[in-house]
Amino acid sequence: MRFHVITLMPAMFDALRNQGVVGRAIERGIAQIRLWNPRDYTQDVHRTVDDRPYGGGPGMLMKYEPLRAAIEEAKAALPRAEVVYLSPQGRRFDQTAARHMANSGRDRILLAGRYEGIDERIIERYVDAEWSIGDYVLSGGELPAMVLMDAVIRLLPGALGAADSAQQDSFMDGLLDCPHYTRPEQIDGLAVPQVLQSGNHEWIRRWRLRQALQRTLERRPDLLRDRELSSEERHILDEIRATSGDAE
Ligand code: 9D3
Repeated sequence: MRFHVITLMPAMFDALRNQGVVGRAIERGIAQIRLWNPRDYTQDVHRTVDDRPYGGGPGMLMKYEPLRAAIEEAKAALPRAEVVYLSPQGRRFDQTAARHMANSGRDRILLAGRYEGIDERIIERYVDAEWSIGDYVLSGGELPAMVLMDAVIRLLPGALGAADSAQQDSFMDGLLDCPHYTRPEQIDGLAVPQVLQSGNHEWIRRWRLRQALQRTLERRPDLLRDRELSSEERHILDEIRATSGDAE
């Protein structure tokens, strides 16, 4: 799957491209990330990519012409790609959106804005979809573009090692994670729960599920409302609700 990113700050993408799961996926040919800098398509001596907003007000906008030139280059390289604008006005990007993108097989051109935003006519003419990564103010679309690519690329077949892939469609999907422990068995007076050392895989599975459900109920009850529950999960949740007030 190919991602071509329109950005004034290509160096920001070095870490994503060279490290970890995404770096390996690129080495394996599972994903490609290419960058197009609108500054390289300016015509004036100052290589101007921004300008003042019509109507006045604070801040600057990304100019139409250098953006158009960079987008046209990316579209020539990826003629069938969906053009995505990362923007605070977009739909909230979540795991469902990431899964859809990973399964779509479609290449994408990601437009990362700087300054106060871009000339609206770029959106009108080129943009197919607009995504936000959440309700907080960032200084540009580069981190959101990297968040999107990281979430999508790790879902592509072959991107993860065998252990992580096996976890991909876990029965605990859509719940918060259960607690995890590694060696040593005791440290600073803190012990690993006995059940995890019992060797009884059914007890361990049920303990993890109960922990996940308890944490989700306490911290993210919205997730439980959005998710189908099995009869086992409903039973455990009823037990948790019946005992709540005893512990914590
Ligand atoms: C404080 C500036 N805001 C005026 C009301 C507008 C604004 C312009 C540009 C706010 C943020 C940005 C830069 N952000 C993004 O390009 C961005 C973003 C984000 O800030 N939060 C969550 N998702 C995204 S996707 C792109």
